Amino acid sequence: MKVVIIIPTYNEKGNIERIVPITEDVFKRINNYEMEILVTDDNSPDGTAEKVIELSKKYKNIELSSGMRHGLGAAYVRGMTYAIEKMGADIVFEMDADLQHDPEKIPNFLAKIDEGNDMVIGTRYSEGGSIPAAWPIHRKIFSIFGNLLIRTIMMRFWLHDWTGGFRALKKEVFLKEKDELTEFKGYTFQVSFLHKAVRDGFKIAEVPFHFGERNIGDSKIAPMSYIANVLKYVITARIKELVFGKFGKFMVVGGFGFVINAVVLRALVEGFNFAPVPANLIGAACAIFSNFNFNNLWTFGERKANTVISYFSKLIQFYATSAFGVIFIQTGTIFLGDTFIGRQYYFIYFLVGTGVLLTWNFTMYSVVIWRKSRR
Ligand SMILES: Nc1nc2c(ncn2[C@@H]2O[C@H](COP(=O)(O)OP(=O)(O)OP(=O)(O)O)[C@@H](O)[C@H]2O)c(=O)[nH]1
Ligand SMILES: [Mg+2]
Repeated sequence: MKVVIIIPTYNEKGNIERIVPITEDVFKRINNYEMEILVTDDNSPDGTAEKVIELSKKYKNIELSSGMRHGLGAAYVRGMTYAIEKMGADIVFEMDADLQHDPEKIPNFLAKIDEGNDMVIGTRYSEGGSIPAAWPIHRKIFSIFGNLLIRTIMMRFWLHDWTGGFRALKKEVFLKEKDELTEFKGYTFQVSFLHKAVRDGFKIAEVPFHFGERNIGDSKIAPMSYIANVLKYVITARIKELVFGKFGKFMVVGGFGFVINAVVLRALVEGFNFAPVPANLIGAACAIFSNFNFNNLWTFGERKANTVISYFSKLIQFYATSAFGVIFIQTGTIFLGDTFIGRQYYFIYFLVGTGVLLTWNFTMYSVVIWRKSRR
């Protein structure tokens, strides 16, 4: 199996001549993988590329990919494509040139890959990891709270470091996400790549590491546009997931069920003099039938019932799990209001009860009926 460590560079001549020998030393201790280095340089005016060519005379496992400067994401997409297509990489690494990512950690990443993970994320924010103590306070705050904010918006708390660029991944992960990554040219690449990998169910592990300080060369990061772009990405990505994802579909189906429930309830109470409690039970039974079929075909379509038996067994489960909520939460609220406040407000009790019911239902459906089968 071949591993290619991709090092993106822009004006890193001083750093590349330091990091290559250190990385090569680490390679000597790895014997179950064939280890190579690829430097993706964007025609750095300081002569980084010439330095790489010089190094490649001493070390035979180094290649250079030169291109126009289109930002870090573009450099990685080009580098990963080159590593996989031209060098035959099975696994690629992302690693900064400025020694902020300690090459000594490479074996820890590979150990996680050996355990069966598809992608391994270096993390500065969990136990065993850190950011430089000497950083000015505002940079520390941005770094820590920025990541915390991203984790919160993404609602995936088990991943601690979304913005870091010390990673290892199997080629399958890159090949799957490649087409969606080309639009993220700058540092947003890191967040969007991780997000898409999680979304698609790749197995992801973390390796804590101490993020060192840059000693040579200039930082390429433009903090303000970086923060704005990352925030824009995470917020729009989450909204899309919510609106077009399961939750959005669930709301549409539930909304339709709600209308059915409300219409039947009102018709029976106003038109046929039913008491609100039995009228709601009938209305809810009709809504449940509609909800089940739409959820089965659409919201949870990829996990839908395929046979008559599984259809009926899911339908019964659905009625059983819904029954609790409908009888005790929704109709229970109507019953209490009807008994202790007065019948004239029955529709308000219905609205309140339905609100609480909704929360209960989504949890039950996704945890019990259409739960993901384990792979
Ligand atoms: N090829 C290429 N490499 C880039 C580009 N921008 C940044 N890099 C490289 O990406 C790595 C990370 O960039 P840094 O400037 O160190 O970003 P940072 O670590 O967040 O910031 P510092 O802590 O200030 O170093 C370095 O190896 C850079 O040379 C780019 O546009 N093209
Ligand atoms: Mg750096």
